[in-house]
Amino acid sequence: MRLEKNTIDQHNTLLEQKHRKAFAYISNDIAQVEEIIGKLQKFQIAIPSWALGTGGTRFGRFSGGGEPGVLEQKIEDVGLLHALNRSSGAISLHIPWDIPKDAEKIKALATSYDLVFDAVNSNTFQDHPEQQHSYKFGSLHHADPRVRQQAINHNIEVIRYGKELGSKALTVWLADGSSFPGQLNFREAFQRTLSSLQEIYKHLPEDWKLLVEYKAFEPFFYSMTIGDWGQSLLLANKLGPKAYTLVDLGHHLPNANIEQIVSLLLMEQKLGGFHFNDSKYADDDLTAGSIKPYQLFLIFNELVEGLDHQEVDHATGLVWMIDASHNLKDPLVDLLQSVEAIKIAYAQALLVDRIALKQAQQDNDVALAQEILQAAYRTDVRPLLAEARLRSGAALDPVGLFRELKIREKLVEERGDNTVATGL
Ligand code: PSV
Ligand code: MN
Repeated sequence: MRLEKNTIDQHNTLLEQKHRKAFAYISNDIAQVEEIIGKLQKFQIAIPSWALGTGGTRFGRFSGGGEPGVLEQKIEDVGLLHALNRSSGAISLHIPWDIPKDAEKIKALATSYDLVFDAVNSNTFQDHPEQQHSYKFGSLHHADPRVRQQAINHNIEVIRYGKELGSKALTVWLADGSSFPGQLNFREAFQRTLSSLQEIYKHLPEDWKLLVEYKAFEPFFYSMTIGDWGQSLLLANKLGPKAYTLVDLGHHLPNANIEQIVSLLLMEQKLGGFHFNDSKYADDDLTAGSIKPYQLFLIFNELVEGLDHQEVDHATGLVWMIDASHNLKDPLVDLLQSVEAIKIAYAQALLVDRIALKQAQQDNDVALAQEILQAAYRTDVRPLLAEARLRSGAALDPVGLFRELKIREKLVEERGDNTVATGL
């Protein structure tokens, strides 16, 4: 299913008058409104190929129907999202959940929806039918060199797929760890991981990034071999200039100050990218901004400050991606909501009066610093986002239009009730 331009135009015509009023009201107060809209139009957030179906918990999975059963349908779904918001112009593949068998055809299909391929992701956290050795006790950190070699070869293969599609980054997330004290020698496990990653790094094209993702716990509960940003940064520094740390918002211990982590990684020029989601307790993979929107704003506040300090382009400097799981809501609606929440936080961060904040910090004026941040956070920037969408040819109300057009119902009609998407 493809959304035609005139369907979107018709929808926008009906809402335009109301939007114009809201936009005029907010733009009066913002001197740099045109600059902000330009930045919002440029800012794209990649959609993971594994989050287009219904997610599950360890207790069950309740499919909503019409899930994309094959990669072509997943691309079609991201195409729908991008037509609705013009902010999701990239797709990130997880191998072997989504193998592009005919790369040229897949690329052409993506191009027809105006999509590019973001980071490719390897998977050595599950056993795959054709593989010889099990990852039960880890992959790149494994005590057995044959398992390590198998995992290294898999990553090299993923790079090959990515090259065919035009990706520019490999994301490595390892489920390597231990659940009981004594199970692992921490130092040796780390060193084995490093030397495995060094092998993979040798195969990384010159203009690629290697993104090292960390996670505090799960699936292991005593230690994770890449458990926090310190361990990831250590690896990235030892690997070389093409290696970076990737921050997944759900991968920290409760109450971690993620915005401070972001600030320091940026300072070290080692922040490579993001996996957005939200959580209440652990790696809950909920819609971005649904539980802790202020935290999301504070993270973007550091991102904007740090990227501007280094004169790095916001849209292209880092790899921006959603990594969530949708087990209650329609996955496409959920993804639209996440993209909107991310861009709201970004727009609010662009509104922060940086000069005044610097002065307040210099003067130790704590109350004023808080006022400045919260003035930006409490601004309703939704008309700015809507204006950016309007100018880019997207819908003024993407979720509203999705419902109005009964897109899910049509996908169920086309694909059936019980298709199952690969992924989480
Ligand atoms: C692991 O929890 C993770 O965040 C990694 O990014 C994986 O690639 C993804 O989720 C899918 O399992
Ligand atoms: Mn992730």
